[in-house]
Amino acid sequence: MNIETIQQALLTLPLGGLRVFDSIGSTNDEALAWADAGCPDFSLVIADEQTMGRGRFARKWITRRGSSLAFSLILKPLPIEIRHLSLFAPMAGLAVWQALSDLYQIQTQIKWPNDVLINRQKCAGILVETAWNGNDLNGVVLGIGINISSESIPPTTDQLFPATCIETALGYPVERFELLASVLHSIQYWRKSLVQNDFISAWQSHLAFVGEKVEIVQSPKPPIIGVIKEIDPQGRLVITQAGNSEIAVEAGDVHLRLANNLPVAKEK
Ligand code: BT5
Repeated sequence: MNIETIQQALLTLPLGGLRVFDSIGSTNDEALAWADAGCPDFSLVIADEQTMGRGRFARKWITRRGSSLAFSLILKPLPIEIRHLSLFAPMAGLAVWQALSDLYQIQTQIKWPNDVLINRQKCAGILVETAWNGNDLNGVVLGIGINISSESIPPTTDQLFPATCIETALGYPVERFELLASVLHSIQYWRKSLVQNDFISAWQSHLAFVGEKVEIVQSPKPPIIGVIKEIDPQGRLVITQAGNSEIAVEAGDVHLRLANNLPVAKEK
């Protein structure tokens, strides 16, 4: 990966710092260590290949050389932002949705809480992690993986949910660092409206599977089965259960799957 090319693409962004790797275990691990060591706000770690890329619940995220965007942005939240940490993952999802819409006019949906889908197939995954020092927050790491070319799509045996990539959807090659710059600009934008109504309404209007039956798995608690209604003002997913009762579910240690369309691979 050529650092000058990346710097050139990100020229208009107020990056606190930049670390570029041809190959790394996980950009999130590097970013968490950098946050602990005291990096500035809006510092970026990016790698061409990840050998130990991580998803949520210690699942693996596959990043093959030259095929994807895999990066981790470190934010040092202001006190007011710390109260809304649960919105950082959807903020990253909104930023990916916005960038894909602005650059390529692709319609994407956000699978609550934060996967980005094209035609009900996953093209991007987000892993938000925090670096704490006692009660002090050293930083929030937004880890984002976006599948660009068809080589980025993992084998079906490694897909918990059907996967796709940007170039398959578009039918032409894209300049991945232009997309990176656009996602980072969108993060700047949505960060400013983290607590405002247009954040929730944009999220709501691009929410996947509204009106469809889903299962929210929140082990060790029993799963919740019901129909997706909406996102509430606190960013919780409102599910209508049997008997028309409603329940609001917090993002966190939960994941969502379609109740009538179980994952293609067995969960690990
Ligand atoms: C995610 O987890 O989707 C979060 C992925 C975050 C990746 C970024 S890349 C930069 C940064 N550094 C890291 O180490 N991670 C972040 P989850 O919702 O748990 O989905 C994981 C599941 O997605 C896996 O179990 C696979 O089934 C599937 N998967 C793995 N690689 C994939 C890919 N490239 N495209 C689509 N699905 C994939």
